[in-house]
Amino acid sequence: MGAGKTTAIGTVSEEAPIVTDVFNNDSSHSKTFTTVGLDFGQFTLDNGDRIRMFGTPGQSRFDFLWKILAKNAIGMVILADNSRPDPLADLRIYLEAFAEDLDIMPCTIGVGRLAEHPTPSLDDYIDELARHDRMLPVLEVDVRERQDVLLLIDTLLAQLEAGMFGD
Ligand SMILES: Nc1nc2c(ncn2[C@@H]2O[C@H](COP(=O)(O)OP(=O)(O)OP(=O)(O)O)[C@@H](O)[C@H]2O)c(=O)[nH]1
Ligand SMILES: [Mg+2]
Repeated sequence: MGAGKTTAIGTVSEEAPIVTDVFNNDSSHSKTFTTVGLDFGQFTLDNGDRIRMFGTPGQSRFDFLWKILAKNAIGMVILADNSRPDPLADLRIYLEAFAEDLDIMPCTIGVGRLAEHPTPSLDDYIDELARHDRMLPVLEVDVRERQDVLLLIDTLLAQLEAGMFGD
């Protein structure tokens, strides 16, 4: 929760993104608004293909939506917030919840707020992934920066183009 999913989609969406944020009354997190439905945004690649981005609500009480979204996705980005008490434990939740999906679709891990919170390091993330038998790209990102968000999507597309996942 609060890693920056809504922000990331808004940063690259060509049209005003559809957001379903409401006033946050989850006292475990100090943010003002939180997503209770889906985020949606889209943009067009140079070749004309359209990328549609769907953001999940971060709070685990909405985990029934995670499966629905993953079902028809061509790829997944997991955004980690390095200012959280135990970001690797957060990552584990998603690696386990999406284990079946991760077998059949590309995934990239974006790590935010790393500059202010250098621990765990990107290598620590890679080690954690290895413990789950996953070898995935791990990138430092600031979701407010368009180039960073585009790089996350590029790495998904590169995995698809490399034929790492059959279709
Ligand atoms: N200072 C700082 N702020 C950041 C950074 N990355 C994201 N943010 C801010 O963190 C907030 C993230 O909020 P959202 O985009 O609503 O996060 P979310 O993942 O959609 O949250 P939920 O829907 O509640 O799960 C925004 O205000 C961003 O501007 C960063 O690297 N540094
Ligand atoms: Mg959100």
